[in-house]
Amino acid sequence: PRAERTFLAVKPDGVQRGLVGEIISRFEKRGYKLGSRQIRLVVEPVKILIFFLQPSKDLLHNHYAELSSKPFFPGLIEYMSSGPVFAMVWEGTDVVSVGRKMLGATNPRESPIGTIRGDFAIDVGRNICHGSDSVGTAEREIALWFTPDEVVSYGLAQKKWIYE
Ligand code: DAT
Ligand code: MG
Repeated sequence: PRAERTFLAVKPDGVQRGLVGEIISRFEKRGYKLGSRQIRLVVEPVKILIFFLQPSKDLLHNHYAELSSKPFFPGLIEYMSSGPVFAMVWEGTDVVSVGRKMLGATNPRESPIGTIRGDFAIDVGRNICHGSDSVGTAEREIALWFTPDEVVSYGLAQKKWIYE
């Protein structure tokens, strides 16, 4: 088991559908620690201030660089830049792989009931949330979406009740 970090984002459809709280809540209840604050690039009207940004197409091209040759890439960039996303860093033991399991499969219709995508989404192009797929990818994505001072370091009071 490794203490590590992952990058999670509630995509524009998840934000519009009011699923930000639900997704944060699942990671909180699992025992993971939220490690980011984010107050840049807030869209108007400003309702939620923290963690909230409308990503530029440049940022998204970089974020999804490995998919740039896929036929769905232009649609993916349009969708991801169509509204604000809720970007987060989460920390804890094996949070990258466990986080992927909590999200479910890329295609929501193949995603088990009980996962975030399996419970709340239908189409692959509207799968409501992003989670890094490896520790290396996570560090790359965190560095892409956040400056170092936007990632907060603090101790979780309940840690000894979650970890042995
Ligand atoms: P994941 O988001 O599960 O890591 P990915 O990195 O392979 O999946 O792809 C990134 C996003 O691109 C995915 O969340 C939704 C979109 N996508 C992937 N495959 C697709 C497809 N076959 N058709 C349409 N969109 C797709
Ligand atoms: Mg991916």
